[in-house]
Amino acid sequence: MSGLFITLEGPEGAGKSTNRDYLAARLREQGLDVVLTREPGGTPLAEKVRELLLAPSDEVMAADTELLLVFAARAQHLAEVIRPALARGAVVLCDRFTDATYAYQGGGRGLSVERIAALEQFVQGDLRPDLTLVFDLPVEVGLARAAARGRLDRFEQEGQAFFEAVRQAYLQRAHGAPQRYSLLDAAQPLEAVQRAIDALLPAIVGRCRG
Ligand code: Z5A
Repeated sequence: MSGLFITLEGPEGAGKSTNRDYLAARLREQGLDVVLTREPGGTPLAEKVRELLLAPSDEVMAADTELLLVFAARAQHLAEVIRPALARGAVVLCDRFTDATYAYQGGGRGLSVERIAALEQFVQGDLRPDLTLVFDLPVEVGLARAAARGRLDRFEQEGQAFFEAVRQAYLQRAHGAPQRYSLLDAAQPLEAVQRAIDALLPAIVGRCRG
């Protein structure tokens, strides 16, 4: 038996966590076994790596260090949570995954796609998400939502150009493989975003039962 691996992606404040919980509730109503998780993180060890990645620090983290930490956390998360859940037939809803690495370390930090792809293959083998929801919105809207929450993490302290590059990297990936990605307009009111998610439900449930 193998489950369904769904990831939620997009810039800060796009509504990934809010809509991950919404989608989980809709899928559970259908009687499906749903595992909610996030990256970086998802296990005690990976959450410690998350703290290292997000904590503002006077020491500038080298881009390669950031990349390796992201994949180190991912290796643990895959081993402890994602692969076992998929093996028992669950739906895994993961708030960010490797598309975030292509967007932040690739688009934002300027690391090469080839280097990221090599680590992706090393850590994940052939495992890729079955479906990725990309919540897209203008950078300034997302940053305003993030700022409203208070203290900014290490990524949120980056400037507009960094986040524009992140957004463009997500859009490029979504347009490059429309069979795997669903692009959602996250600048709409939450109810409208959730109606768009509702429209995807029959296909998702069908894939779980198929
Ligand atoms: N990172 C990386 O660099 N490389 C990697 O490989 C991975 C991650 C996996 C942590 O991620 C950081 O890790 C991230 C990239 C890096 N950078 N940052 N920053 P995170 O997912 O934990 O952090 P985040 O993107 O900042 O999460 P977030 O700000 O919580 O965003 P969100 O989950 O997309 O949004 P939300 O919490 O659901 O909603 C934010 C607020 O907006 C909240 O008050 C909602 O009620 C509100 N909201 C949501 N939707 C709407 C709509 N439609 N209208 C109005 N208001 C809304």
